[in-house]
Amino acid sequence: MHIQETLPRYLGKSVSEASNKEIYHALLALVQEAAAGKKAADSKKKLYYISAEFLIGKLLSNNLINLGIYEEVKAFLAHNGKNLSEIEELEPEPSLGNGGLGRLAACFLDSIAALGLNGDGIGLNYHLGLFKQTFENFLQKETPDPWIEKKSWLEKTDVTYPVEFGGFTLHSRMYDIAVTGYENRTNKLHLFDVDTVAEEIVHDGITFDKENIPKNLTLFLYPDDSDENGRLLRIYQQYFMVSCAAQLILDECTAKGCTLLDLPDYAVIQINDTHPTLVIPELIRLLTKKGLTMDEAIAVVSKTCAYTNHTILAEALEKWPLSYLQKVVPSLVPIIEILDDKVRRKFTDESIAIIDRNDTVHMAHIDIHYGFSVNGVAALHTEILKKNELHNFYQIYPEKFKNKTNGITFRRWLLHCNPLLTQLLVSCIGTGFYKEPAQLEEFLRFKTDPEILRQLLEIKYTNKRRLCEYLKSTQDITLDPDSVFDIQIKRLHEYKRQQMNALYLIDKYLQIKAGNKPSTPITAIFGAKAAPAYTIAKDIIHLILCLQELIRRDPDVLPYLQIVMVENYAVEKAEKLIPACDISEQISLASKEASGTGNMKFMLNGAITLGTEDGANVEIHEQVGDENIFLFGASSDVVIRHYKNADYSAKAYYEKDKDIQAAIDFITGKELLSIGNKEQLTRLQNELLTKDWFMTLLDFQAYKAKKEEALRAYEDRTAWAEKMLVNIAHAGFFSSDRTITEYNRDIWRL
Ligand code: CJB
Repeated sequence: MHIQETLPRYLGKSVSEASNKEIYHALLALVQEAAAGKKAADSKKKLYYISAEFLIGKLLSNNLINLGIYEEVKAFLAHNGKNLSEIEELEPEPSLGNGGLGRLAACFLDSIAALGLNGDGIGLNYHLGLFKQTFENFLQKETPDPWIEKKSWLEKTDVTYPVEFGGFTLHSRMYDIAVTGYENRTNKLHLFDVDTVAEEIVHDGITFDKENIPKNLTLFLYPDDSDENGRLLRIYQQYFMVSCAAQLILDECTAKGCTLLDLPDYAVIQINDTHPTLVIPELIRLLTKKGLTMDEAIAVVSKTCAYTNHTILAEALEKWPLSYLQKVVPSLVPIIEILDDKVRRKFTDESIAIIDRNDTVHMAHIDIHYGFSVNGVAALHTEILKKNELHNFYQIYPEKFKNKTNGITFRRWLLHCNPLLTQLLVSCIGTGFYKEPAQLEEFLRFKTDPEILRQLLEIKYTNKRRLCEYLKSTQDITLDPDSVFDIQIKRLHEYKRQQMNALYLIDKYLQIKAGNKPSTPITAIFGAKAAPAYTIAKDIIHLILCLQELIRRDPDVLPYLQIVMVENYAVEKAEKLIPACDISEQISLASKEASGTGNMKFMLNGAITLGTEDGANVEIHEQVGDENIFLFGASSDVVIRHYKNADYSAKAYYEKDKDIQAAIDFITGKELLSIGNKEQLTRLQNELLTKDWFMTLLDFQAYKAKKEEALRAYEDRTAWAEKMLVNIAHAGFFSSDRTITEYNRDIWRL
């Protein structure tokens, strides 16, 4: 492509005369056309990745990289006095995801296309996204996130399907977003919507009439489900998504000559967590309508669907009262009853039933009985599924269980977000790692090269300074780039234990007050959204914001310790935070974080993990060895035993440990109460003392000791740079290209 000629043509004027917004729109159109040109011939068998979330992030730069024109465009713009980064800032980030599960789906789509595989994503087009987070009076406030502009990556299609709910029918509309593969084919992300959705019904933040389905169906991702109407709405959304998916899949397959009985030769469906589970009974329903017998339809669907489990947290494993399904999708109820009946005839074990004795439908159980594959997302997670959570299923279907350790796309999480590090790597080992991430190991040759180590430190420093500038311009916060950047960014959840980090910071604050100053100042950075109805999570945000303010006002402490909570944490923020990180906080209670993927992004960008032996941290440890990671805390075995024996008592830790006492008492001490709210702080303190379901106090001292060790290690800059280098060099395993190659080899067989 000759960008010098093409871009002005799309603009209708010269680049130097155009505004940044006009250039953004021209690039958008140009990329869409270039991407469409790369639509490869369809192979017979195709993957359909159905997911409630796709946390795709901004697309412009990544598409330019994948199409191989990033450098050319950047240089041409610069030549005309324009800056691609400034243009990128104008692009709204699609708000179609929530956390790791959604970001994983996005990385997977990128890798599927990059590897030249025929696979599309299917989800919903949420007009107002998850929600936008602001801080007011040190509290999280939620507002809608209307990310869809008139000109966007969404391409309206004329594909529409009827979806029949109990009592009414809605007609869907399909929108497509092009998924460009790195120097390869273009696939699609199909997002279904309804034309009747009305954003005007939202008022007072994110409140709306939950019963008006034609108007509210695709307003928000994960609408509040703390009441019955909210839960029903979730099922309306789920059924709408999968009914559209099932109709699209059958249409595409029959167009290619599929006779329905041979559906597994044409389609494989990956069910991303349980939100798309209803695709199983829906496909069975559609196939029987088209003439297959019930047994034939069940057999065909069971050979087409595969399920990924992303969590062992009980509250995240979806169960719906049969009565809800009866109301929302009465046509699926008889099918689900047949599926349950068949299981009950074969097995007597009540724990694996689909409909339990309380008439509750267990979604994961449908997936496991009527799918051909079940996978966990990290080695430890899969082992825990087999040994504990899904043990009874594993005994019946050992052949279905597989591990597929998560991965991340290096196009976004290295090439795009850290161009300086990418350049250094290319100068040392060439560009082979672009296509074969395992080649990053060649970087180990430079482990004792003082010049390369110096450059690594310099790049980190530059990235830290850039982050400082960004936070100054966005939140008016001044940070010290010479301090250690210690970062915890992820959804706010008690099991991820942001509260343990906060207790450490209280302890540090008290230490500094007592005259024990750290030799290098510390900057603790958080980014996290809490689910709007998750009270304790919001209390933890309140605590962190109050601590941030307390220290901001305290000239004795501020030179040594600073706390920042980044507002509205999202992919675009992660891309700026991760390259600037020194210490990566991965401190979940062992056994609870299925994998984590932020841990991989940090490692790839030269941050050192401070973490528990949980999820993919275990595999990061295996890659880098004891010397290049800081691990602490109770093992998953110990934790699981505590749960089984119900013998963990937070109170006991509080009573016997002076540091814990001081930190916990501080939450409702006069300093914080002069800033924050008594109600929230007291509730959180109480929770930690009387419940502490995720065992914060159990690991507190081990965490504190290990963090001090990491901070001491940071002082030896050369030794630290070596650790950085080893982490980067061993990150190749965590490329989502490797993960997708395994999915294809063991599950999809495209
Ligand atoms: N995960 O983001 C979510 N949402 C859920 O509802 C359940 C799990 C996360 O999925 C990631 C991708 O597999 C994992 O890395 C992470 O540990 C898990 O919490």
